[in-house]
Amino acid sequence: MIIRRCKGCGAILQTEDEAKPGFINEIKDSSEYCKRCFRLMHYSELPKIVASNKDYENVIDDAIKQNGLMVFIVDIFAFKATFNPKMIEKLRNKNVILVVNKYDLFPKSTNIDGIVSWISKQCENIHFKVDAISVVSSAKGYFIDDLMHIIDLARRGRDVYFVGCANVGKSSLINALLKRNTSITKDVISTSVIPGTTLNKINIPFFEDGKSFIDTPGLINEHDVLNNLLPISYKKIIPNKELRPKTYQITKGNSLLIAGLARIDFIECDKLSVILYTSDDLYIQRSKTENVLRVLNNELGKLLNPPTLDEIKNIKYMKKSFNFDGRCKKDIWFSGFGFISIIGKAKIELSTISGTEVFETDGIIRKM
Ligand SMILES: Nc1nc2c(ncn2[C@@H]2O[C@H](COP(=O)(O)OP(=O)(O)OP(=O)(O)O)[C@@H](O)[C@H]2O)c(=O)[nH]1
Ligand SMILES: [Mg+2]
Repeated sequence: MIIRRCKGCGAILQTEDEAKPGFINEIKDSSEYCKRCFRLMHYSELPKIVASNKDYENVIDDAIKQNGLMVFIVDIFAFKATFNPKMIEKLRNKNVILVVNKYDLFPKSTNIDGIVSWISKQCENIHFKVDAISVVSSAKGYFIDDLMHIIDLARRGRDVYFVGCANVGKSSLINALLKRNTSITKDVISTSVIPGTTLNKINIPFFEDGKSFIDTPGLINEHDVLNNLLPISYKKIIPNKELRPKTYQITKGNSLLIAGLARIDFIECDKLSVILYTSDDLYIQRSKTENVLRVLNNELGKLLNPPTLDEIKNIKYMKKSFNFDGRCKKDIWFSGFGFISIIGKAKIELSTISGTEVFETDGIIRKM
């Protein structure tokens, strides 16, 4: 029997079990996509999660073992989460091109050289050697030709593997490269906001020497806020257009609420500039800290949503503190829903949904 794979997600096509990857009602010679990918492409129906992180990790490990050029993709909006230590350990001592995707989300005035040097510093800090760093937007096609040029130079007769965490845009990037370099005009591989869209390796013969682009499933970030929420909230949290920085002048005793996802209390500070980089669909409330509980009691799950009233039932919050000495701009990243930049001396207490990783870094955004 010939094994056929879905062109959209890489799963083996099967007619037995609708709950398992690759299901299709009937396999014909013309069958290309499983039912899940067909519905995603034609009805924009969000795909159900049908495989586990362990399944994905096995495929990634197998891909990394091959003698290929590794294109390691991270998401600029979720940099700290997708520059994932587990992925990095797997990729050490390999030929790696680090691609920072979703550049279109950052304000147009952002200095791209500043981003590249900030990212090289993050690599240096953990002694992670990469052959090149490329900042792109798969959605808008920005710098895709430059990346193709880098791949051509670095490939040396090998296949090219696209690896990284779920949702960083691996499949979107391959679609973008195909559209720029072949007569293909539509997406070939399925993409969606749901982490875990690609289920298995997808081999796309591309180069004249017979070598391929190979898409892989992404490692699911277990510390992402999305894991605690339902798909209905994803579209509100993940931005799909250029971020408009929102600036607040803050003094001691002020608080900021990022929908119901995070509460940030400024315990000690002089006058402070705080810039939020989050999706425009998230409601931001600034208030005096003494009033926050009342606001939360009235509005959590309503105006301050996500989480929705349904999601709140299964959510707990955790606290974290930060002390900034004011000597340089600092960012606090929330895994999955953005970051805030702080310029000035401050003592901050924040609470966010349990299980969401929160990181501190030097400021990523500099102006031209
Ligand atoms: N704004 C923006 N969104 C992007 C870009 N590239 C991908 N996306 C979006 O990010 C989401 C995930 O994209 P995918 O290509 O499915 O990501 P993936 O890494 O293949 O995900 P898995 O298959 O789940 O591992 C989709 O909603 C895409 O539309 C980009 O350059 N800019
Ligand atoms: Mg994918």
